[in-house]
This record gives sequence, structure tokens and C-alpha cells, in this order.
Amino acid sequence: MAFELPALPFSTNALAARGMCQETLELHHDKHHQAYVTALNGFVAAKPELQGKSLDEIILAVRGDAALAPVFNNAGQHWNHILFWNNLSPKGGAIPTKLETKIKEDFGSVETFKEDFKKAATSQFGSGWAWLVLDPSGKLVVTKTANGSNPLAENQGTTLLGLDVWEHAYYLDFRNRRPDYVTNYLDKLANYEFAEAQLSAA
Ligand code: MN3
Repeated sequence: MAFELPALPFSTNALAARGMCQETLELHHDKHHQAYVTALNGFVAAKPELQGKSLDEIILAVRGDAALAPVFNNAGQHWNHILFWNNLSPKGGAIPTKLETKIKEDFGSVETFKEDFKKAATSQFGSGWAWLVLDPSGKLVVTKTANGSNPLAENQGTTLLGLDVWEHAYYLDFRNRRPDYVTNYLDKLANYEFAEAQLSAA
């Protein structure tokens, strides 16, 4: 069973008024994400030992294996983008109560959480991701990973939010201004309802 590109949970112009234009979403979802899925399916078709495995199982099976880095990169990017589309929202930016309480408990304040997240997202040199995860001890922490890696591959815990900081994610909307893209995400696009559901399910 081949992996498939999931449909966006909103229309491609749904985020335009909030800082992510239709062209960004069309290129990012229809071209970039599709390319990862196509490449992953090609690798799996050529490797019987990967067939029948779930996406999570493939990531865990090939991580750290230099010879299988192309499989890891494309599987990781498929996983990351599935999450990413779900943590963007046309009604983003509002933090529901249960999550807000937990953020205040673990970071001290919402502002500190946002500062930590901005620091991680802007200090990730080159391509990668910034994450809000529930770590194995039950505490919310901000992390970052390079290229196609993610909290699953690095045993960081349960992922609540992930922000793509590859240039293709923000260059049409924010050009070189990654910090503005991150701030806009946290204030206007982040689907904290989704993050709270992940927290509740953990
Ligand atoms: Mn991307």
C-alpha cells in the first residue's frame, strides 16, 4: 500500500489573510510534500524489508543508518508535513484553557513559551523544524531538529506542534524574514486546539 498525500484540512486560500498565501500552500503542499511522498514510495518499492511497515515504523527502522538517509529524509518529511497541515488553522492563534494552563506551568508564561519557540525556530541553521513536545517526563519543552528529522526519530516525546522553517515554507510571504514568519505563526496560524488534543491524548 503506497503512501498518499493527504488533502489539506482547509482551502489553499484559507490562510491568505493570516500570512500564508495561496501560492505558498499550493507549492508547499501540492509540489514539495507530494515530492517527498513520491520519493518515499519509490524507495519502499525497491526495498522489500520496508514494505508493509507504517510510516512511524519506517522512520524508526532507518534512522541513524547513513546508507538509508534518503529514505529517512523523505519519510521524515512526509510525517512532518502531515502534522504541519494539521497544526495550521484559519482560526489559529487562540490558546485553549487546558493547554494554556500547562504552558504556564512548564514555561512560566505564554510569552516565555513563544520566546523559547522563536529562539529555536530562528537558531535552526539552514533547513529544519521547531517543535513543541511533551517530553517523556511529562513536561512541555521546545526543541528543534535539522532537515527531515523530528521528535519521533529523536525520542523527544509526543509532538504537539511543529513549524517548518525550510525556506520554501515562508519565502513567498516573508522573504528572508524568518523571525516574522515564526511570530506570525505563533500569533495567527498555530492550531492550539490541535496541540491541546495531542496533549490530552498523550
Ligand atoms: Mn516543507
